[in-house]
Amino acid sequence: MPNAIAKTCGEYLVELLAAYGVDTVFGIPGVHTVELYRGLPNTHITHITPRHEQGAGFMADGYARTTGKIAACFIITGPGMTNIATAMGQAYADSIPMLVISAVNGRHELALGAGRLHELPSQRNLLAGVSAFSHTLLRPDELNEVMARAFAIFNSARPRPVHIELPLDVITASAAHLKLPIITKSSRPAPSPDAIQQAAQLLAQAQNPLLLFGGGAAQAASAAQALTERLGALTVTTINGKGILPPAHPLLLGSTLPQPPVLDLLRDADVVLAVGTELGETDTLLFDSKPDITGQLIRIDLDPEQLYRNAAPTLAITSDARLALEALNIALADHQPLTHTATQAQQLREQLQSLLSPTQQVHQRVIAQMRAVKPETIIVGDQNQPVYTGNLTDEPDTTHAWFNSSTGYGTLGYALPAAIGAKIAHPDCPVLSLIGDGGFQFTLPELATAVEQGLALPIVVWNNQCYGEIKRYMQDRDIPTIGVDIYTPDLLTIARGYGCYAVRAESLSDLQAQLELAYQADKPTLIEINEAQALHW
Ligand SMILES: Cc1ncc(C[n+]2csc(CCOP(=O)(O)OP(=O)(O)O)c2C)c(N)n1
Repeated sequence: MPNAIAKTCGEYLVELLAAYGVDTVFGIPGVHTVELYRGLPNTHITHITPRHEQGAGFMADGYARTTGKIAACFIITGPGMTNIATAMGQAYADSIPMLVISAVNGRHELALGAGRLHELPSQRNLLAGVSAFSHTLLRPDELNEVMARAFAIFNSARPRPVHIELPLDVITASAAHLKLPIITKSSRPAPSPDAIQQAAQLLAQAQNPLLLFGGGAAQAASAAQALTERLGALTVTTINGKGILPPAHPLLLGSTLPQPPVLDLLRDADVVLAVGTELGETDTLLFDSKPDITGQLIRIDLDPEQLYRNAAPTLAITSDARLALEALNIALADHQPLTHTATQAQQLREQLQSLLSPTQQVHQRVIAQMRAVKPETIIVGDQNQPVYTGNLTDEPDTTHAWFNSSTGYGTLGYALPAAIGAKIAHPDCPVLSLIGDGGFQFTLPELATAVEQGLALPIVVWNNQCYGEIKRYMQDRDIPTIGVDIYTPDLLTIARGYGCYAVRAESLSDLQAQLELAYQADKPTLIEINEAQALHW
C-alpha cells in the first residue's frame, strides 16, 4: 500500500525535479498519476491545471521559451499522452526543452493489449518522433540516471522534449533508499580552433557576406551583434531569431528571408554564415524545397546532423552559437568592416516595405500599435494572417518577445496556452496572445486556466469567421472553398461566460485603450478585432 511506504518513487521524482530547479508543473491528474502529487506540497513547485493536455504542453513551451527554464508536465497514460503529442511536436520542431512525466500501465501488463484503462500498445513508439528520448522506468533506481540524461540534453544538446514514463507498480514502489544526486551542469560543445580560423578567413575576404541568425543563436545576441558590426555585413534573422539585433540596427534586414530581394541576397552573397538555423521551409521559401545559395556557406549548429540539412555547407562547425561567435570575433579582431552595406540595407528596407500589400499594411499597423503600447510585450502568436505579416515586420527589442506556432510544425491552438505559460513565467511583463477565430477554437477552454490564475492577459482574436489562410489558398488555385467557412460562435459572450472581460476594438486607438486596460486588469481580456472592419484601419 502506497501509504505504508516511507517515500514512493512518484514522491521522490518530485523531490528530484525540485533539486533540478523545476518550479512549475502543468498537468491534469488522473488515478494513474496521483502518486506524483503526494510529494508536491513538500516542494516549492507550483502546479497549474490546464483544461486539456495539449494546453499543458503549449504552456510548458511558452514558459521555457521565455525563461530558458524547464517546466514539467504531469500526464496520465493513454489519452493524456495522445493529447500532449501535438504540443511536443511543436516544441520538437522549434528546439524547445520540455519534460513530460507520465504514468503507464504496470510492468507486467505492458504491450499485452489486455484492455486496461488508458492502455496504448506503446507510448514510447507513439512519442518516438516528438521527443529526444522516451524512457520507461523499470526500477526506481533508474530515476537519478535518466533525469541526468534528460537535463544533459536540455543543457548541452539541441533542446527537445524528453518523456519519462512510470509504470503503475514503479510509481508506487519504495524509493526510500534513493538519495538526491549532486547535480552537475554539462557544457555545450565549443568550436574547433582550426574551423574558426577557416571561417574567419572566408569571412574576412568576403565582399558581400550575409549573416543569418536562427533561434539557435538567440542566446548569443551580443556576440552576434558584435560580429555583424565587425564585418559590416548585412544580417537577417529567422522568426525565432528576432531580437538578436536591436530593431533600429543599420545592418538588420529583419526576418524577411521569404521576400524575393532577400532571397536574391542569399543566393548571390559570396559568403553566407548561418548560425543556429535549419534553413527550413517556413523561414526561407514557403512551399519551395531548398534555399538557393551559390557562394560559400558556413554553418554553425549545436546539432551536427543539422549542419547538412537543406543546404550543403562549405564549412560545418559543431558548436554552441555563443562560443563560436565569440571565437570568430576574436579571430577577426583586426578586420576592417565593409562600409557600403548600411546604405544597401536602408534601400532594401524601403524596398521590402513597398512589397507589403494593403492588407499586410493593416496587419503591420495593428501589430505596431501593440508594440507601441508597451514595447517590451511578449507577443505570442498562432497561425493567422496578422501573425504572418508580423513575422516579416515586427522587430522586438529582445529575443523571445515575438514567437508563434506558424514556424516548423505549424499547429493551430498554440497562442492562448503558450501565452499563459509565458505570463505565468513573467507576471510583471506584458504578454499578449494573437490568434485567429479558427485557431482560438482549438484550445479555447484554456480561458478558464487564465481566469483561474488571475492573469492580466489580453487575448486578441482576429475574427474573419473562416479558416482564412486556407480559404485564400483554395481561391488562388480555383478550388471550391469547402470546409473553410466555419461557424464562429459569439466569442465575446463565450469569453464573459468563462469569466474574462471581453470587448471589440473599433479602431486602432480603441485597440490601444483596450490593451492598456487589459494589462491592468485582474483577469484576462478578450479583445476581438473584426477583420472586415479592421481592413479600413
Ligand atoms: C492542427 C492544425 N489543423 C489544421 C491546420 C491547417 N491550417 C493552417 S492555417 C488554417 C486557418 C487558420 O484560421 P484562423 O485561425 O481563423 O486564422 P486566419 O487564417 O483566418 O487568419 C488552417 C486550418 C493547422 N495548421 N493546424
